Amino acid sequence: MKIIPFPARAEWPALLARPVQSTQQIESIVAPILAKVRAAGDAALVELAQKFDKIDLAQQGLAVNQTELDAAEAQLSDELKAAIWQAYQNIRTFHERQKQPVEKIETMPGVTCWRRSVGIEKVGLYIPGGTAPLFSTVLMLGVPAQLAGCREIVLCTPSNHPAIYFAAKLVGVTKVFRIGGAQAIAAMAYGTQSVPQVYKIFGPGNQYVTAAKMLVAKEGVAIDMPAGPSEVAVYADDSAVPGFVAADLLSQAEHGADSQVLLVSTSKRFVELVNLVLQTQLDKLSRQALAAKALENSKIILVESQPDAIDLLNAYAAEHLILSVENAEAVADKIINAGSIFLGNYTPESAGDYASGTNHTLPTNGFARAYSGVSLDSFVKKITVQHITPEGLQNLGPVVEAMAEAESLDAHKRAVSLRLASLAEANPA
Ligand code: HSO
Ligand code: ZN
Repeated sequence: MKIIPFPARAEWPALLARPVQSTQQIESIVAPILAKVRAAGDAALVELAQKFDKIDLAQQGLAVNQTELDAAEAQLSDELKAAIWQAYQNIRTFHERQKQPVEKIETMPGVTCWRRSVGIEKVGLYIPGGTAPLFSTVLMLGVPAQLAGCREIVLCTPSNHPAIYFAAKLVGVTKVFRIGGAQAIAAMAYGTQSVPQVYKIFGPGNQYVTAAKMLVAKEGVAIDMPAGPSEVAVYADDSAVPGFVAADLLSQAEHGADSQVLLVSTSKRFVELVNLVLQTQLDKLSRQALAAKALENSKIILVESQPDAIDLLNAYAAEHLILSVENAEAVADKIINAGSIFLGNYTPESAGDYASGTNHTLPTNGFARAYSGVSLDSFVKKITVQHITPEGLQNLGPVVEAMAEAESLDAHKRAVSLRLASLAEANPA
C-alpha cells in the first residue's frame, strides 16, 4: 500500500475522499427495469431472469418452497450449523437489549406522554448472489426484523446457497424468492402477483441494486441506507501486531475491487512492517485479484500525533474502525464519526462481520457522520401517545392558547378554549 507521510491538514479532504460514482448512467438502465416490473409483475420477473441470468423462473418457480427450505439444513455440515446457530444467538442477545420499555412520562400534572415501538408490518431483505453467499447478512437483517415483530419478512436472493435458506428459516423469513438484481428491489417495492409489496427494503447489492433502492426511495418506499463500497480504517501503534493488522486490511479488501482500506499510524517502522506482511498474506488469498485491486486504491497515512490521528479518523468517518493502539478505549471515546469500532489486538472486524452480536450493516461512504448502522430501531416505528386529564388541560391549555394565537391559528386555539369553557361551566369556581 502506498505510504503518505505526514500530509498537511489541507491535504486531508482530498486524501480521504471516496471515489465518486456517477449514478446517472446506472439509473438510466435501472429505471426501465423498475417500470417493467411495476407494469407486468411476475411475467416481467420471469422475462428479466431469462434475459440477464439465463434462468427459467417459470419452470423453477419464483418462490422457494418449504420443501426446498427444509432440505437446506441437511446440506450443511454440523460445524457450520453450530456456528450459524451461535452467531444467531449472539446477534439476538445484543439486539434484544435494544428494546426500550414503554415509559409513561408526566410532563405537567395531568399531561402524560409515551412512545410505543411497533414493528414495520412488511419488510424486504435483499441478499446478493455472486461469489460470496452472504448468509451472515440474512442473520444481521433477519434477527432485528424478527425481534421487532415484523409480520411479513420477504427475502429475495438469486443465490440458492443452503446456508442462506437455513439462516432464513432461523430468523423466521416468511417468503423467499429466487429473484436478483434491480428487479428484486422493484418486486418488493411495488409488489407483484407472487411477491408481497413491502414498506422498507434492506440489504447490500451491486450498483444496480443500490440505484434501484435509491429510485424506489424517491417514490416513498423506505430503505435501510444508501450503500457504497465496504471500508475499514485501522489506527495502529507499535503495540499492534503487523500480521493482525495486515489480515484485517485484507479482510475488507477481499470484499471487492472497490473496497476501501486505510491504515493510520504515527509509526513509520510499523507501517513498513505491515506492508511487508501484507504482500505475503495477499499471495495466499483465494480472492487475491480482488483484494490486490482494492489495495491499489488504498492508503497508509502517517500522522505526527494521536490527536492528529483522531481528527483524521473523524474526518474520514469509516464504516469500520479498528483501534489497535495501547489506549484503545480512551481513543474510542474521542471518535465521533464511525459505523462500528473494534478495540485492541484481539478484536478483528471479522468478529463483528459474523458473530459477536453487533450488526454488520453499517454506513459507508462517510454516511457515518449522520447515520447509524442497522439495529432494532431500523425495523420499528415509534408511535407517540398522549392523554390529558381535565386538570391537565387546565394546566396546559393557556400555554397552547397563547402560542396558537401568536401563530394566528384560531381553530387551534378554539380546540382548547371550548374545552376550558366547558370545564369552567361544569365546575364554576
Ligand atoms: N464486512 C461486510 C459484512 C460481511 N463480511 C459479510 C463478511 N460477510 C460489511 O461491511
Ligand atoms: Zn466483511
